[in-house]
Amino acid sequence: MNAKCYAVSDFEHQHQGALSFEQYQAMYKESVENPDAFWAEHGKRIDWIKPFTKVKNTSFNKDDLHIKWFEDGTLNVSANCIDRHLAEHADQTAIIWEGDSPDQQQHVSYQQLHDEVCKLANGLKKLGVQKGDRVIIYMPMVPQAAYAMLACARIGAVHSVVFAGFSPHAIADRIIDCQASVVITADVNRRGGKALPLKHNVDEALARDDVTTIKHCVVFNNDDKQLDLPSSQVWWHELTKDCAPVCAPEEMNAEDPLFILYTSGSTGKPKGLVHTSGGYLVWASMTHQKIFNYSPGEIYWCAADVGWITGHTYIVYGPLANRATTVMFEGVPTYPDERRIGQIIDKHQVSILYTAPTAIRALMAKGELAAQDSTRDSLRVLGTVGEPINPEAWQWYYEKVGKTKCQIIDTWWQTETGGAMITPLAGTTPLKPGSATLPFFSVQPALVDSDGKELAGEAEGNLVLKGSWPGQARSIYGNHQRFIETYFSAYENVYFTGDGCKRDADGFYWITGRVDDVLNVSGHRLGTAEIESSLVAHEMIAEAAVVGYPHDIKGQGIYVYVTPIAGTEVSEELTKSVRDWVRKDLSPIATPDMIQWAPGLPKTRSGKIMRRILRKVAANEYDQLGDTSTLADPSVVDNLIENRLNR
Ligand code: 6R9
Repeated sequence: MNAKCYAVSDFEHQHQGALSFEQYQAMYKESVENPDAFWAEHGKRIDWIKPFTKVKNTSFNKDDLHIKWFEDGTLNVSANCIDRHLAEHADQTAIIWEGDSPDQQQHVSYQQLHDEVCKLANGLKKLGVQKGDRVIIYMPMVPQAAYAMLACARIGAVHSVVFAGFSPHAIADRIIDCQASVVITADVNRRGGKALPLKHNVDEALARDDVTTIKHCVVFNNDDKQLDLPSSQVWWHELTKDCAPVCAPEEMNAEDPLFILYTSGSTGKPKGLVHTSGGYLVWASMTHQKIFNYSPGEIYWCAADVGWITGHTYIVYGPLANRATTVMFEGVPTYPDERRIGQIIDKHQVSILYTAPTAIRALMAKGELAAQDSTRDSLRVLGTVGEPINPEAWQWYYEKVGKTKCQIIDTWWQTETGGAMITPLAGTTPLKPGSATLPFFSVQPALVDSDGKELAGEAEGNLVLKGSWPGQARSIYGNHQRFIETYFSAYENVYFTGDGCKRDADGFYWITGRVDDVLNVSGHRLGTAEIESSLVAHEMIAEAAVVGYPHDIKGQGIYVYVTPIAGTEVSEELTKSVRDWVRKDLSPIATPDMIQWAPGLPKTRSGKIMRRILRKVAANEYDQLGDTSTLADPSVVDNLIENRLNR
């Protein structure tokens, strides 16, 4: 932890208007000691229809949990992201869309964004969508994905974006869980030079007997050709053809839900986290502006997918609320080849790039190629999110991508937190490679041991957060009890993040990764329980256990132990069928990297699988198994070691 520390002055790019470190410290102190006054002031950064008079009303006590911010204020999120910029900046580009193919691009002005959003909002109204109704958005990375989100926000419908890589099964589960009445999708998804069918996943989900709530399916035509649609579905362009490009924004209460986003937990099915309107937007816009020291008009590119929280907060809501020009990229970083990211930066003169360590490592693995054929001189700030960034990847990002001129902004946060929480501020915070540095305003990190005792000073423990912040999720849709149990019951009066963390002598935070049964594969969250339940649904599998192991590019790889049904002959075809099964059942992201057949799993005498042992074998650290005295059958472990795959 005695890493090199970079002062702000070590970077060539200075940041006009950035806070000094002393100003940050003073503001941080104020935000913690006097949150009401602090957020009364900063809550004004967005436009309210009826201004709030109450600011903070929160308690993390599990018997009296409540989280309300700006609770008597009203607003409309889409009006904040669009209408308020029109008077003076209607012609400014809101979205630069870069297609999968390098010769496709589109500039969408704030006026055009307004018109498209209003037309779709009117179209949705025509379909009977009302305030509070749930709408599933299953879209490629095209501007229409953002239009769909903002159209829902405009009329007060609650969107739930489902990542376009997810399976029919995952779509169906989400529709059922939130009882959605409309799905918005597209015919195809373009990635890496291929047009992949997308809508057929929705068709498969809708064909299921238990999917009963969907009344309409709107299809965006993203292909050169047009399929025949069944009569139960409508083309986006047909639906909006006669719709007016004006639609009065619905007046929403600050605490009305804006969206539901599903994410994996350590147990059970994915949880639908509910984010509300006022606090979320204040947090999205304030973090986006302060962290990147953003000024309107700068070209900003967050290379995430709108299907993840990063895409919600830092492609759509935060940037648009701040009158940014936000880049949306349809394709993949390696198509046509590894030079693409640099080429996009030069082509659009991107000042701020925000991406994930897994993407950085993938480029790094290609050596110099990624840096060829582009100057990247427009870059001012480089951001990272999604998983811990190893110091080697940090250095490579800093030296090769940013040519040692740009600060690396490592932002730690979660779907649940709504926006960045532990993060440097560009032009303000000194940096140490691999550390997310210091907390944002009102974020109060603490480290606790497994008994919940708070650890002082330099320490390592479980990361919890004391006190609320405006952007935090308010509930799990349809299961508030699970929300309380998951986040507020492990330790008293604090929010439990599920992450482990170290604090160094300077008070800097270093996230060490999940301490629960959640994997982080290429920055995507996956619950081991979800993968296990998919595996045991395979007809030849009796039992399964899933663990993560260190993977050079993905951060963590998926290692699967499976016990076949008695009498099953294990073969390469069977292994392949298991791999394909999970891929299709859940998502390509969840595809197992290694599948080890095991006649038995290591269990305690009470029948609990000892994952600690499975993790060690998967990491090829089988000589460090620790205490195995509670194993019911020690011979099981010898077999596991003998047949281990990661050598
Ligand atoms: C935004 C997002 C959340 C989990 C989180 C942690 C990991 C995210 C990180 C990081 C270390 C960072 N994580 N950012 N770990 N350094 N800068 O990724 O949300 O998909 O919900 O994942 O990702 O483990 O708990 P989400």
